[in-house]
Amino acid sequence: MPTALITGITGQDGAYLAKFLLNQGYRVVGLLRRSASSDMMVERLRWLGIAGQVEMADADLLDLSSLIRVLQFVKPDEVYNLAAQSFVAASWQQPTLTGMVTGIGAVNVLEAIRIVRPEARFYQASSSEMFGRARDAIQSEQTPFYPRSPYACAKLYAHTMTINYRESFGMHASCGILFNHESPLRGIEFVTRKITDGVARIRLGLARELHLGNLEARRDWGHARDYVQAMWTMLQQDTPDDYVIATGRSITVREFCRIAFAQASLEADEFVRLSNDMMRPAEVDVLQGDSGKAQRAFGWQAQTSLETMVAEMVEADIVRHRARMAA
Ligand code: NDP
Ligand code: GDR
Repeated sequence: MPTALITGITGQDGAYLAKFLLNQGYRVVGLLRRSASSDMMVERLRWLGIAGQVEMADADLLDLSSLIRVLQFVKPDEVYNLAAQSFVAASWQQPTLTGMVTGIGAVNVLEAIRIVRPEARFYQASSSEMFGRARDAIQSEQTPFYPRSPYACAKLYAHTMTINYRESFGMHASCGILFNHESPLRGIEFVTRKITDGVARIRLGLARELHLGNLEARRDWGHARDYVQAMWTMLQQDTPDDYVIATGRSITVREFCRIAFAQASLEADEFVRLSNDMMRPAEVDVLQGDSGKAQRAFGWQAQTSLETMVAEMVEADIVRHRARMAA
């Protein structure tokens, strides 16, 4: 039975990846950083019904020795580095922490693997945010990077260090340059989940309006369930490499609102209000990915349409709020 170690297992992607790997017959170990509310942290694994099937190991990405100990103990065949301070907006408030966790943290994982378990295969969660003010209308592995936030700068450092470890030490290290991907398990601070949660509240009479920032930003939104499969498939390739993972379709936040409100038979324009508080010091205006390389190399293609995903998210948020109201 192969063993996978997932950093960031308590996040959206960690939960979906754990479920996917368990279904593939893996032993799955997740990294858990100590917290006074550790019990709450496995909520997403519980939602997917897999909390009891995942082993947990205590470590923090900022503490190299804790990572070394976990690798010695777990002896993973594959390591997925999904842990990060992943909220772009917060990265201007906490630029140093973001640099430490999202940038240096990835190098700590690479170092621990190099020292303890160099034969393990490594996945780095790189991001389309690295394209930033993109030089190409549609971004591929050839598009130059132009990061626009402390988060994107940190991710770019982790990305290039992963490539450097691959070239310097011959490690099987790959980067997935993933475009935005969402689900009912998306953090509530990200715009898609904020919108579907807002739709649910308004539908159930718990709120009257929804405050958002830049409605004209365009993103290429896919479903996290499809994207974690791409992570695993990358590590099954004989040769490590970097791949863009995206749907190829890009819409505005405004259009996303229209689709989500329509799911609940509501008109977005009646409820959405603009708030300057949500505007960012520097914005990424448009992202649209070309995942042709992944399709040619291992046949990956997004399976879930945006409309199906939005319907799933709105429905899940309505069910959540109904359950709270009944409690
Ligand atoms: P989440 O924000 O949902 O999860 C982040 C995870 O990182 C959590 O498990 C969190 O743990 C963990 N973490 C944060 N700091 C530390 C630390 N110091 N030590 C150990 N663990 C830590 O992110 P997603 O699941 O959405 O994304 C997964 C990865 O993919 C991230 O690296 C993100 O930047 C990247 N990415 C995401 C995309 C997306 O659209 N979702 C697109 C491209 C890249 P805790 O629960 O303790 O806070
Ligand atoms: P992003 O996701 O920054 O693309 O990073 P987010 O959902 O936060 O923002 C997307 C776009 O929506 C605009 N926006 C708002 N955003 C939020 N959060 N809240 C609002 O009220 C709001 N109104 C408008 C933003 O300005 C932005 O243009 C996500 C994260 O998962 C990263 O970790 C990941 O690397 C990238 O996706 C790819």
